[in-house]
Amino acid sequence: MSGSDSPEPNFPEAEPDAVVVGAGLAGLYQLHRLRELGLRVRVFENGSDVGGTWYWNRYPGARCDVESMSYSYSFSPELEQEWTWTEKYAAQPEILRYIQYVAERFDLRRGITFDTRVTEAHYDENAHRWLVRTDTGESVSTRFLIMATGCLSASKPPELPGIERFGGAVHHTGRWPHEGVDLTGQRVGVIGTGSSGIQVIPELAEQAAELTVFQRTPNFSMPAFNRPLRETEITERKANYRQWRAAQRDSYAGVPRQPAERSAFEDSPEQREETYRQSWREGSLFGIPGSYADILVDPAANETAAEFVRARIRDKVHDPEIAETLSPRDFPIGTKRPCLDTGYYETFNREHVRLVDLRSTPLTEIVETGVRTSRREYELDTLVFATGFDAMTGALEAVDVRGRDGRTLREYWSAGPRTYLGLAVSGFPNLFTVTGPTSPSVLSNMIVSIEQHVDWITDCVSYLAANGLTEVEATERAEREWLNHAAEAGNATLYPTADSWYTGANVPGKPRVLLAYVGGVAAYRQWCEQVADNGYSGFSLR
Ligand code: N01
Repeated sequence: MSGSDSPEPNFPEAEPDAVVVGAGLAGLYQLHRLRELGLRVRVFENGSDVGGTWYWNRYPGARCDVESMSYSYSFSPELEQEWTWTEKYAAQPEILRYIQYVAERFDLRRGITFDTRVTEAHYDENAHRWLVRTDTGESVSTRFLIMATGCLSASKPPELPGIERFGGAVHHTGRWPHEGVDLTGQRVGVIGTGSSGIQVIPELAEQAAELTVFQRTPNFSMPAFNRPLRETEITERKANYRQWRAAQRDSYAGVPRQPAERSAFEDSPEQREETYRQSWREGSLFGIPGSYADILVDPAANETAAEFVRARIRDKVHDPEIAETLSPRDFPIGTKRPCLDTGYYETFNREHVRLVDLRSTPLTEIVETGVRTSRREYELDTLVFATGFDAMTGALEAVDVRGRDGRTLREYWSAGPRTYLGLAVSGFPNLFTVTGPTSPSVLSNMIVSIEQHVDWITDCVSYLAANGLTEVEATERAEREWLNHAAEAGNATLYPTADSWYTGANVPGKPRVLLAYVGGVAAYRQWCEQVADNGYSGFSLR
């Protein structure tokens, strides 16, 4: 490992100490931290600029579902004071501007090679280094390989017959054209009603002459009650940011919130209704599912919350049949990522918006002029796919990663991802995964989890250097024990019962495994800290 005052030369380094894949929120912070250690770092980014998720997801209505003053880096108190968010929930352009500001502020672009996809990473056991190759033909040898590839970055194509025949325009929300799309006067079809669909649909309805929403599974959505931030709340948060950040780290989901302790059945139906009403008014992802302690573990308790939300859908949607079609009935609330919306259900009261229930009239094929279901054909000028992602593992497995004995990550994960703490993989020395599978990641405020992982990885790299070591590798045993613990924790909840991207069920053929750790960020952080304090227990250090 080399240390110097000027950590990165101005020419591309072929033998850096670390390669970071991805320049989103995770990759940027990782670059910053490793530079502080004096390491020479190369970052490869497929996009033309920083931002990751927020670089690609530019569809109209794209907005974060965690409040802006919580969904921001905590590592720099100066940054916290300099940056002022304008809305309760920031929209994509504002978040992207923030990330660009961070890249400028900490001089990060200099370390990043843009428009470059990492295609392979093979471990050389003799040299104890990773050989990394890119789609631009570059080869780089590095000691540490850090995958900051994002949890929701590999778009999932809809597996629909005839898709290539469609004669109109096709857009995926996760790859929305940078120049925008003018849909004025068009007949637009949307497939997908997850968070992306629920955000984009009201916006498309504003532009399109006719909007047809093809829904396979309805989702639970809560109103965001988004609004401009008040001067006083900004001032107050800025004055207390340090305490707020500590509370974030000490919380279950990276958002400070008093955990519910009561069962839903300790309250009378009237009290419950009032509790749910209060939670609803919060305009937060965590409100309704967090109303009682047993909502995510007891189906009967869950049903009381689910029915409250269905009743709100009936309040909003004028046509009772459409309201029923929009009402989820086949999974517990909270076990698929709930959505936050602005005017989603109300959109279905508009004359030019039509809902097609693919459960009762399945989509049979895409034809040149539009979409055909078992009942009829819908003529369309533009098709929008809001069909989601090959979450958690898709971006990692997209790279040909080979560890010891040439074993590929894809083979090793063929029955589901195997990791220790979601941070490291046995047989793949010096490889780290930021917010990898079986860490809290997507069940938490992502930035809180990103910072925790990056700090942990940085400390580990620093520990190796301080102790004259070159290799760190999770043991198979520690990995197995961690996975058993994560599965046990997951099985005590209702999460595994839902067909969702949390369980890999949205991608045909993907092993069904709960991909995130349900133990919460505070407990998980303690676990990771203990591992480090014990000299990296569960890891072999050489
Ligand atoms: O993806 P999804 P997303 N035929 O997988 C449907 C984060 N996020 O991009 O449920 C027909 O949730 C699919 O139907 P079904 C957030 O964590 C956050 O919306 O499989 N339909 C489903 O309706 C979120 O959870 C924000 O039956 C098909 C939809 O497509 C995650 O990203 C904003 C189909 C996919 O929903 C993913 O959200 C956006 C097919 N062949 C995203 N294939 C915020 O911060 C798929 N579908 C607010």
